[in-house]
Amino acid sequence: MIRIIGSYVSPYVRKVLACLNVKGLAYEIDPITSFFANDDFTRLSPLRRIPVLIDGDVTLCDSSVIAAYIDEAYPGPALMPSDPAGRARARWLEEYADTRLGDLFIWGLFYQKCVHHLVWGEPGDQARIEKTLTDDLPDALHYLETELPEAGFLFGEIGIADISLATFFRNGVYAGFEADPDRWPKTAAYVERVLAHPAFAHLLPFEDVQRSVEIRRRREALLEAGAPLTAQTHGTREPRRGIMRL
Ligand SMILES: N[C@@H](CCC(=O)N[C@@H](CS)C(=O)NCC(=O)O)C(=O)O
Repeated sequence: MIRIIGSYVSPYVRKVLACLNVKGLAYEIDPITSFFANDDFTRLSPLRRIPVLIDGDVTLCDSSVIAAYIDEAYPGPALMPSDPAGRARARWLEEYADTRLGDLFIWGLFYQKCVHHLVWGEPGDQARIEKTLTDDLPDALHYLETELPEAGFLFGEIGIADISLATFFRNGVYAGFEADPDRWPKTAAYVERVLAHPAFAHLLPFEDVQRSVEIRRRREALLEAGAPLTAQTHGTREPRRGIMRL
């Protein structure tokens, strides 16, 4: 059984779970955030980041590495296009999403508005939020508007590029941001389409529990909602700072 370590509300975890769902693969999940993870988690994830995948003897970090492994190791619908140019473009859009959209949606908005004060009891960086909303996110959305299709997905069926891009917009909503359909009509419609796909829609009830139930009751509430939780957790009660940025 494949095991995933990482919270349902992390965009990078959601990306991996959507890939597993597209492939029709069963998994178990330990839905923790990296700030509340124990020492053994550091052994599995040297950068102390989520997601982590464990599949028998294989332990992997980084959503892109994990998604590529899932695609190559298992049958089912391909996550990557088949031609070299399409594959290269899909990889670029995945990288753009992970790096740039990650920086804007997660570190510029979601972390500042939703996570920072919950974990550390300190206010988020208001100037950073404003710059993200006024300058940086509009620039990114102008770019996406030139890249995204009017209808359907980027390369036929839903794939890694669609999944990698759309996942960040759900955290955008959690932080109070949605792409304005008057300014970015293609992007707004595309994101709605991708997030409505069953691979994402199936995860929403678990995200709702993860966001609304206090940490002490969360595992129990997720089990009640039908989440396929692992028997063991790498979670702890005391938060600790990340080793990369925080
Ligand atoms: N490039 C990584 C990024 C993963 C990442 O930044 N995850 C966040 C959660 S959304 C995390 O664990 N942050 C903790 C930290 O950076 O200390 C991936 O694609 O998996």
